[in-house]
Amino acid sequence: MASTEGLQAYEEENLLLSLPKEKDWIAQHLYLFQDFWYPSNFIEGVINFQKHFQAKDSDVIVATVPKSGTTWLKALTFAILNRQRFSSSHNHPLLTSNSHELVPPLELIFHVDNIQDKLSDLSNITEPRVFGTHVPFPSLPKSIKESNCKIVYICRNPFDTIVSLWIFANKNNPLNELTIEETLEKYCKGIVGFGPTWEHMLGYWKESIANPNKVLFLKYEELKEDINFYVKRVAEFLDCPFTEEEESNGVIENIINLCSFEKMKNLEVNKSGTVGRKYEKKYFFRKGEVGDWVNYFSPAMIEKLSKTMEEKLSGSGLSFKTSP
Ligand code: PAP
Repeated sequence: MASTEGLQAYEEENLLLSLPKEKDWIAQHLYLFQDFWYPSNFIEGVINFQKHFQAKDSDVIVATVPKSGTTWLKALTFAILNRQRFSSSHNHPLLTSNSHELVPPLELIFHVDNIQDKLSDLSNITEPRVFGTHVPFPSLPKSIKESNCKIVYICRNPFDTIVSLWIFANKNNPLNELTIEETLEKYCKGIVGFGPTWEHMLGYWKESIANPNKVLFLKYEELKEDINFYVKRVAEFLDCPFTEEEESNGVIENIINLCSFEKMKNLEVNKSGTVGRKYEKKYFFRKGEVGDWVNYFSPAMIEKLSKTMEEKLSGSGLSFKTSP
């Protein structure tokens, strides 16, 4: 009789074989699973995460659209939640670890053979545990939806997201043959890692409206415009608002500076090495600006994306700033 692990591997392989598949420009392939496209290097982790993760009420999940501010929001959330444990700015973990290491993505955590060992490791993490994910809301494990854990979500205007994604893909895969126009075509059809991005954003958007204590919906552009306000907002949402004393002692400014683009980009820890075995840390820090897309988009591309956004987002109340 097959072992449990063997049976599981067999079932997963058969599931993968049955899923629609497309070529991807970062991972080898994208698989269509539960209406979203998952990179081949994540799909097994996504399935395991969905099946096995047990959320605790105190957990915080940083959920994001790829290339929309994940690295930044993970750093901010970690720093906000742990400000009493690591009050000194000289020995803060963010100075010696990349934020993806401190707030690991659940779909990578679960990309393992021995799930039981992983589950016991996870149950021993100091609370509140903070995890990342790119998994869309409808596909999150039941325990996340049903527990009291909180979700902080960020997305970004699709113009800048596409540019960031395309450049990241070129750097990580010099053999990438897709032009930015072709990348845009695929993006508009929804064929992009963890896409369709519209559905990703709308899933969390609707949940944040229906359940504002569960999901905090943020946009990259808004954080760039008024980071002080949003650091306070995240802290309030996570039930750990800043005290007046903290405010007057400059705790908020310290967190903002520690997590700023310039500070993080210039740390030794973020200049070399990889995260998730595959992605160079330095490529997570490029320009960190709103509106860089104007240097890459032709008039035809602007028209294509504007029309698609109008079609997909109209009536939802969700819109984006595309310039600083
Ligand atoms: P991921 O989803 O693969 O983890 P993510 O961090 O969401 O990537 O996106 C990277 C973008 O965030 C880059 O944008 P750009 O290509 O337009 O420059 C990166 O520069 C930007 N970024 C990274 N860290 C910060 C930060 N601390 N503050 C502001 N933007 C940042």
